[in-house]
Amino acid sequence: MNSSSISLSDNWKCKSDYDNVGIKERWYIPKNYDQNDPNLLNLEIPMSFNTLSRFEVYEGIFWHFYEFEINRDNLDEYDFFKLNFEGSNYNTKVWLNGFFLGEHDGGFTPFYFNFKDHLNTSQNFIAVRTDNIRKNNRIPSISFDWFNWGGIYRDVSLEFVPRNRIKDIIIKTELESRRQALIEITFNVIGTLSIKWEILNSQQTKTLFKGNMEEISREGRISLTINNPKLWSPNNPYLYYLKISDSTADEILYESNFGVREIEIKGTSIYLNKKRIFMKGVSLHEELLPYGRTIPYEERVKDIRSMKKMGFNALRTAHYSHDESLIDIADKEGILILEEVPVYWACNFSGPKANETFKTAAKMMRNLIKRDINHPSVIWWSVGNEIPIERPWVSRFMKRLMQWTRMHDNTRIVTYVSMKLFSDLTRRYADVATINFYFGWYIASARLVSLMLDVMRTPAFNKPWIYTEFGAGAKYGFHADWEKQLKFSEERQLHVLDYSIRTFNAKKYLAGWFIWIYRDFRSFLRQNVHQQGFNRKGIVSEKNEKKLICKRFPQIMHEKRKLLNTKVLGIFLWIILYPLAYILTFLILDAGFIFGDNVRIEKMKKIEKKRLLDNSK
Ligand code: GCB
Repeated sequence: MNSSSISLSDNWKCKSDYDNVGIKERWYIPKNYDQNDPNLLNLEIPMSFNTLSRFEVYEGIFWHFYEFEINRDNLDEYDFFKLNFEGSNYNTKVWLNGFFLGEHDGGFTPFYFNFKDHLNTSQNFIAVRTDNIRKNNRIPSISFDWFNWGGIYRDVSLEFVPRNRIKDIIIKTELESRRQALIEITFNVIGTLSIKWEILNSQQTKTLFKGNMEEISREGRISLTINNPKLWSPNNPYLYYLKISDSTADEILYESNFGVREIEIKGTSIYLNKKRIFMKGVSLHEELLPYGRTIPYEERVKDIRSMKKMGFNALRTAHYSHDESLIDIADKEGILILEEVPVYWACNFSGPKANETFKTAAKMMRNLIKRDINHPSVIWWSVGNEIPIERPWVSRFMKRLMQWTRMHDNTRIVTYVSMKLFSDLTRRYADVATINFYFGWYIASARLVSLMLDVMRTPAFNKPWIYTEFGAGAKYGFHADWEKQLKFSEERQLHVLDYSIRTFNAKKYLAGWFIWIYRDFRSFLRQNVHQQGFNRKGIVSEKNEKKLICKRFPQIMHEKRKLLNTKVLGIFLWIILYPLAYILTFLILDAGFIFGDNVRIEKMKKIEKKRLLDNSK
């Protein structure tokens, strides 16, 4: 008997709960549920509720109801049942047949509820209450530069868990050399099983290795050495296929593709399969209109193919994990993935509740690692982005989170993304040093990039550096004379990106760069005449129209500028600038991050609401 699952997708009924009365009125009790309630909407799940008219800017409580029948009378043969959610934003409370199964905090990672009783062989009723209200103690907290899509926006399924099974399968690969790979597969055994396993070629037409394990319990381990392995890389994303079966019942217990590849750091370089790799990357938010976050598989394939065609070899799934289907596509198409949890800007890092924030962040990281540990494309875990890192308690928080992450996976790069030019000393504890800074857009000119990199590098000299964000806004179709460098013109964006990329390509200690961002995305914070509710730094518009800069790909990927050697000057400038930068950021620059900006968000939301209303007239 194998674990099997049913997808719960069609025929959900939903309604909003503006006044938060649902719990008090016990909407989760089957007898209180009225199918004919005129306020109920018929919906398919997954879905971002902000894609519905009247809910475009809604941030609040939303209920989802689902009735289903189970046509099996052998329910007590299963160990227990699992209600799986791949992603739902932000707090999710769940009831089955009126019984509270539990709640989950966090908008981007999978979670589940185990239960043994309460499932009927006949009629069942699930009630799910989601709430995506911005709050101080959430991750992210109140202020963030993306759209707060709400609801159950990834798949939901019901899983029947058998008594004898395997779980927590981890596939690790390591290279002795490019001609010899070690593969170690570990898993936990629940109950007692006799197992047979097979590794096949990528088309699954030829068995390459196989073995048996009689009567095993508790732990399983398969170790083998492959000579002349086909290595996974962006240029050749070769996938092997692993199948583990119960040999007595001849049932598949686990099957998955996996890649043989190794990621290492030596000095200022990153190596993939013993060869130095330079990442030419781009970031992406999980958003495509009109789908919100629930992007169809084919659209995700199109995105990745388009990125690859432009010459990118890496993608940062900012600022949170995207649906696992994207990671599957990355494995198959060949693009390196940098994953992150949304510890972003002003989270609750201090005070009595800080430990709670840490626990939530740690859980997000653990769930993400658990989901993606066997994906060869994923090479990095970032524990946060642009936090006020100079503050000792924030620095401690991030160091602890990095340690926790390494404890769960010591085969990938662990880091966080910093926006601090001179005042971040915590970088020394990360595997790779990072910088987000928009020379030529928010401040100064792209011409400063080279020197500034030499300055900021001083306290983390022996690390690889990655320029994790740079960019410029451009409204698709808005052109202006090249010389004028007008803000939001496609020409201005072209200039900033072109100049920066050619500089980065020439910097020896850089291990890569990431353009912010692939596609324009919605954000309340962006309301000027060119933005109209969108962050416009995309190299393609929200409708996937290519902006001028796209004409420079892929040629620009190999172009380098001639640079002056400013290494010694850089060190000297850092020594002078550090104390000043530290005081300045501590006292002034971080103020917005520390105190949050509730008022600003509310104001921006009103502007967005009014604009949407005017547009619909
Ligand atoms: C950043 C943030 C990113 C913003 C971006 C911007 O540094 O990491 O979330 O969207 O800047 O456009 O300003």
